[in-house]
This record gives sequence, C-alpha cells and structure tokens, in this order.
Amino acid sequence: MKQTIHDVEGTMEEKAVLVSLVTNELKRTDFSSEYSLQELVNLAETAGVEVLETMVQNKESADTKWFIGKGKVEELKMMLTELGGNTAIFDQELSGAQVRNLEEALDVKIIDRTQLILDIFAQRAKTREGILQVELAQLSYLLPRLSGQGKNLSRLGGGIGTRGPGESKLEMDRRHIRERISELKRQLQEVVRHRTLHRERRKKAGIFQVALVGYTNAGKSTILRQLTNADVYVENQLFATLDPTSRSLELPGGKEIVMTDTVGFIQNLPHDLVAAFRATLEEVCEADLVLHVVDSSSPMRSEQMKVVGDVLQELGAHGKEQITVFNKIDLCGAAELEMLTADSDSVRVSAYNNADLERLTFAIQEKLLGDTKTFRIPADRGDLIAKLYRIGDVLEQEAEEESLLFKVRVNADDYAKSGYMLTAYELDRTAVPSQNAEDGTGTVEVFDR
Ligand SMILES: Nc1nc2c(ncn2[C@@H]2O[C@H](COP(=O)(O)OP(=O)(O)OP(=O)(O)O)[C@@H](O)[C@H]2O)c(=O)[nH]1
Ligand SMILES: [Mg+2]
Repeated sequence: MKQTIHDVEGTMEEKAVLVSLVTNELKRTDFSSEYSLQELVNLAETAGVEVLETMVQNKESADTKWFIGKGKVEELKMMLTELGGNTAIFDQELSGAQVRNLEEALDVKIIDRTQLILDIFAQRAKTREGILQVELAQLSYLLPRLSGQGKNLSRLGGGIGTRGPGESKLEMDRRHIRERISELKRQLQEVVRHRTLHRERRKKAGIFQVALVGYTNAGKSTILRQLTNADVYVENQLFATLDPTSRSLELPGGKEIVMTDTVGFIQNLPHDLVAAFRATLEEVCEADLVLHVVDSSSPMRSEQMKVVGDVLQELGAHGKEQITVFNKIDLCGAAELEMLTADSDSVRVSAYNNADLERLTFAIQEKLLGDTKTFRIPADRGDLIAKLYRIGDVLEQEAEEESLLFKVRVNADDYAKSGYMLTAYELDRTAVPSQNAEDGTGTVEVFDR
C-alpha cells in the first residue's frame, strides 16, 4: 500500500514533477537517462510521493546557478502551477546554491536524487544501527549545503520523510551539526565493535559467513527467506531491506554457515551513505564468500552488475570469493538466458524454485570447502600438527592407529608461506603446486625437526 508522507510543516502530500538534466558528461555513463529517470520515479513512489510528470532537458553542461537552463526553469514553473505540484525532484545531485535559487524561483520544495534516497533510508531505518547511520549520512549531506538562512535550511533538512533529521535538529547550526556528527561516529564505532565481536565468535566456532549483495530489488531477501525460512521483508520496491539480517543455514554436507542479507545498491549511491553504512557493510568485507544476486530479467542487468562491482571496490571487498547468482530466471526469455555467463563462479536460479536453491547451496559448499585437503600425520609429530593449524581451518580430525587424519580448508597464501612442507603428508596430492613438487622443499623440511 502506498504510504502517505507528510512534510515537516504539516499534512501536505508531496506532488512532484521529476526533472532530469542530460549533459554530455552524463551521456557517457552506463545508464541511459530514461532508465535513470524511471528509477527516479520508482524511488519517488517508494518515498510516498505522487509523481505528476517527468521532464528532461538536454544541455551541454549543468548551469551553475539554476542547474537546468533559465528557460527550462520557467517551463517547470508553469508545469507545476498547472498540475498543482508542490515539489520538484531532480535526478542529479544539486549544490546548496542551486537548491536555494530554484526554491526562490519556483516556490516549491526542491529535492535531489541523493536526498530522496536518504529520505527512503530514513523511513526504512528500524534498528539503532540503521537510524544512527542514516542520521550521519543526512547530516554529512546537509553540512556543506547550509546557507545559514532559516527557511532554506529547514527545507533542506526537511526532505520528504517525516523521519528526516527532525524539526528540532533543523535549528542546529554548523557547530552543533559537527558535534552531532562526531557523536554519531563515536556511537557507530561501538556498533562496529559489537559486530566484530559477534563475527569473531562465529569465526572461532568455525562457522562460515556468506553475504548477499546486489542491486536493490534483485531478490536477496527472497533468497535468504527461501533458504532459511527467515522472517524477512520481501517487497517489490526499492530498498526494502536496510538493516542486515543474519540467519544460519546447513549446507548439504552438514556444515553450518551464517548468511547475511543487507542493503541493496543503486547507481549513484550517495557517497555519504556508503561512508555512513560502513558498520553494516563491513559484514560484506568480512564474509568468507559473497553472493552477488542479479536480477537477470532487468534490461539494465549488466549496468547494475557493474554498479555492484564498483561499490564492492569502494568497500574494499572486490577481491572476495564470489558467486554470481543470476536470479529471476523464470522471468527471462531464451535469448536473455543465453546471455548469462555460465561458469563455475555463477549459478542461475529462480528464488522460488527449490531445485535451483539446492544447486545454489551445493555451489556455496563447493566454494567454501572446495580447497579442502586431507593430511595423514604421524601421531608424534606435534610440530606438523601445529603447522596444519597455521595453513587454514581444521574442519575434522580422526585418530588412526599411529597417525591422525586431518581435513583442512587450506588458505592458499598461508600454505605458500609454510613452504609446503606438509605436502608430503597430503593424501590426495593432485593439487600440490608444481614448482614445489619439483624442488622438493617439502621433503627436506619434513625431516628437519
Ligand atoms: N519472478 C521472480 N520474482 C522474484 C524472484 N526473486 C525475487 N523476486 C521478487 O522480486 C522482488 C524483490 O525481492 P526482494 O527479495 O525484496 O529483493 P531485495 O534484493 O532484497 O531488494 P532490496 O531489499 O530492496 O534491496 C519481490 O517482489 C520478490 O518476490 C524470482 O526468482 N523470480
Ligand atoms: Mg531486501
């Protein structure tokens, strides 16, 4: 059901004209301006705004004063009057001065894409962590845009949602905002500390962590729900999920993992938001495996995948083990299906098909436990056993008469650092690095106590 959103001053519902400026520079980006504008319509509707009309201007570059050309401002004014609009939403980020000038000229509320996304986040935030992060993002966005003029400030801060920084905070001056930002950062450090402790506990217990990432609306929460019966919010809307949810799940071989669903990404995700959501997004950086969920049926599939790749890069999580989960294949035609890459790092699924989900869990298992080696170590070689623990995670051990069998998930880097001296004790030696087998360092070291 559509939410009714009131602005900070009263009970007026937002009726908006959406405006996009297409400049030469923007033409070079991956997303077409039409798609971007359609996405802006979805974002506005998600925020509870009634979209009256959309408007596009093609222009060499943005106007520093008005953003769009002065003539277009006049046209927009007429359109707003005619349709009874009280808000103009721009598909790009505006400067504080542009917002003020447009407000003066049009006498309606001016919102840009960044602020709209921040508003949706503010409406969605439920947990303490989410609320802190959104407030931090909003204030970081607001600070450089303050003009010191009461009316404009209140409009800037007000946004669309009732849960913007809040009316009382609109009175805050720069100094107070800076202080509040420091305070929020301090509180978020606490959150990070708690999360780290949680993760470390899981790590100690040998539980793998798997993070679901992807463009908003790709089906991340659906996959988590279908796999774990988790009571998570699934909705055909942008940014349905804001706060991370973790659920444990047993892989086909019996190994327990924890899967975390988190906030979706979107093109031009506000930088302040990514920075503020570090605590939440750290789950992705710390995961043993990242599942990149893709809406395969989207015409913008590859562009969306690129956005996700870029955000992962920004977070420093791009080098993680990854499986691309091409979701929603039930909505794809044969031609679309053919275009999806098929390799060992990707799985095609429909989140509502159990057989597909089972294949997904096997793929996860393969990725997590794939590089598992078994070693037979003489029972009296405590030194070698100690080394085993240094090259990876010992998953299982079994006593034989005079030796011990260890199943280890080997970390390639640590194994290399150890000089491969354990290779002589490996049961299946097919994966032994060749340069080492040749120079024989393994055998030399083994007898060197
Ligand atoms: N047909 C079809 N619909 C799907 C599939 N997976 C998810 N959906 C639908 O896609 C919509 C979005 O799903 P969510 O799971 O909320 O997506 P999300 O990635 O968590 O989205 P955000 O939390 O907004 O980032 C919902 O309406 C789901 O029912 C699928 O495999 N096939
Ligand atoms: Mg979700």
